[in-house]
Amino acid sequence: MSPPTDFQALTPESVRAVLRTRKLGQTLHILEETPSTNTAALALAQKGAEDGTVVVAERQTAGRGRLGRRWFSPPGENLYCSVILRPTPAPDRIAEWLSWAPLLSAVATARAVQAVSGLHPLLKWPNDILVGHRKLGGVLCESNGSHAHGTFVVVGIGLNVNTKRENFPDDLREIATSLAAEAGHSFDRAALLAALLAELEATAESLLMGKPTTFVHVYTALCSTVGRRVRVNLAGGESVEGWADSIGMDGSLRIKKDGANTETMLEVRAGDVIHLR
Ligand code: BT5
Repeated sequence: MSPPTDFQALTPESVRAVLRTRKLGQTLHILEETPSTNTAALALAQKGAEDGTVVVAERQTAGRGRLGRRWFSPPGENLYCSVILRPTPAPDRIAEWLSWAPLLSAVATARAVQAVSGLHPLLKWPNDILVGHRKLGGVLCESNGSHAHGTFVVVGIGLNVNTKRENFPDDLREIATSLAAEAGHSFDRAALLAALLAELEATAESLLMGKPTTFVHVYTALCSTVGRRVRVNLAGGESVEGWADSIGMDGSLRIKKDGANTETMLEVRAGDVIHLR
């Protein structure tokens, strides 16, 4: 697949001209092609890359989602971006930081999209960015198991920017969308990347300074899952149906299972949610 004809390459110069962050993206790697920007960023982080280092690619040959799923990553049209964060919360707040980072990164992505396009994306728990019922983007956070260089997290964000509806593969055409498909015109990826990094930088700061009650409030305000009937496919293969009641203090999705006592909530920490009508 070759880049579109109205293709404008992402360059360090085009991004720097609009980048307003203190840290995120000040070290910026723009790759023509890579299997996965998350894989590239994890390798850089293992070698000691500094907090805020960003890897962007024009194309991914093995872009991935959660649970080994694929991320459709054609050349020159979209954003495939991974940010290395080296959080320094108090030791008793690391678990809280790690559980909220993916959710708040999705909030940051939705805010950046809104700032640049005027669209109002909402979030499907945990970290799908939706316009209407279609998926505009997704977040994949991966962190190091070992702590030889301290804790680091790679926040990987895929955002469909200029892919035309007809150019999505058959299995995604009905469930995916792009900014261009929604707005009817193409978008400048450098401006969108700069907005995304600015929102992520603010998010990284609030993750360190803020409290779970605030995170719940901020996330719930953009979450279209809460208040809906859902089916949740749980990690072990089991699936449950019920009402998505609320977001827990640890970012879990609290479900009132069909037929369960009104007081009993199932707290889901990992799983795939299907919005039911
Ligand atoms: C996600 O996974 O939504 C996280 C995607 C993160 C991708 C970024 S790109 C930069 C960085 N480098 C990487 O290698 N990854 C990150 P998940 O919730 O598992 O959703 C995956 C599912 O979304 C797939 O099974 C498809 O159904 C659908 N999908 C795949 N590509 C898509 C696309 N481009 N747009 C919308 N939906 C897509």
